[in-house]
Amino acid sequence: MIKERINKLRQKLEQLGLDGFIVMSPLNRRYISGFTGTSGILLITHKQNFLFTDFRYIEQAKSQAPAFQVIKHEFPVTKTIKEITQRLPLEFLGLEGDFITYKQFQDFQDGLDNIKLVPQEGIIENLRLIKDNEEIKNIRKAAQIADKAFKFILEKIKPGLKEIEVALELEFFMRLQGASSTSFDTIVASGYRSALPHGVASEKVIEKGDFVTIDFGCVYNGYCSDMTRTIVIGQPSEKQKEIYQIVLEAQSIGLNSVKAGLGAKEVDLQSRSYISRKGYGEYFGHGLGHGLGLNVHENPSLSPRDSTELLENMVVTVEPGIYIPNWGGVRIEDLVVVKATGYDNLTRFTKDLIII
Ligand SMILES: [Mn+2]
Repeated sequence: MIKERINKLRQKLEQLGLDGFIVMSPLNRRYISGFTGTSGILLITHKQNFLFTDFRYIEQAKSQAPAFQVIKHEFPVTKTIKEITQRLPLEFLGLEGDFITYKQFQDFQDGLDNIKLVPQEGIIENLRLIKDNEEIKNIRKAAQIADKAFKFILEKIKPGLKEIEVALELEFFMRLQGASSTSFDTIVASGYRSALPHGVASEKVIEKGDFVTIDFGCVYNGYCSDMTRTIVIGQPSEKQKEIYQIVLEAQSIGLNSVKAGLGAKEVDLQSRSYISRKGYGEYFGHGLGHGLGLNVHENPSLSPRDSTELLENMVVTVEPGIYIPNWGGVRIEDLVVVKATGYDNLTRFTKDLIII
């Protein structure tokens, strides 16, 4: 698994005419090496793999990243990297131009005057687009924990509870089920706040007549999940039923257009044009979905601006919504694996309108 990832990276380096690549972003570092510590730099050349870290992480790095030579670095780290690189045939060194700071780049330039630095963008992120079986297993488990948590929370929610109390119960439950953390700040947006697409749980008290949008996920073994359901407290009004049905249908149209070979923006268009035909296009202002993996937001993005072709074993969310200011809103989100002829839905919870 790690070997395959390193091989793919090497093929890419070959194509780009690079002799090596420096990895500093924590998620990319974990993806390429297996090392989960908070501090470390990878150097991958055509023949060798090095992991530079400090005293705290030497043992952990050796056990988590057996494909790498673990080296305790001096300060500044460029001193150690220079010593190593001087012994290698290494002239052109790629690094993560979309991650490192200007200061870090300057330090590298000053410290590695023997090398030509070549900033790159998205090299490892592109490898991460397609998930392997191990990754899908972890994402599926994270989605299962979220599904269970939602079932649990439905028995707790009642008028009079604050949004943050609901969020906390959800999070506590997921941690008990083996999640290491939430994958983002839990959204519990009730009543007029459900019109806020990212209404992080607040002090607002949940009341009768409210839509409550709950958008949440957890991290399992490093991998994220993400799901959204909108429920209603008390009998829904005609307008609430109408909006819910439109979003539900738009979500189902989006899901049913997911398959390998289709463009990300085509999937978005299918779902979006349905909402527009129903007269609510202006109230659906975000993309239909996003890729997910080690990070909760990854490529591709299911949006009018992303022409990426969907490929088998990409993992994406499908989450249309309608948000009407000062009234409320609905979003429904599932997490799916793209397949040759369709999709495998990792979110199993019912999407029928739940009335509390
Ligand atoms: Mn999402």
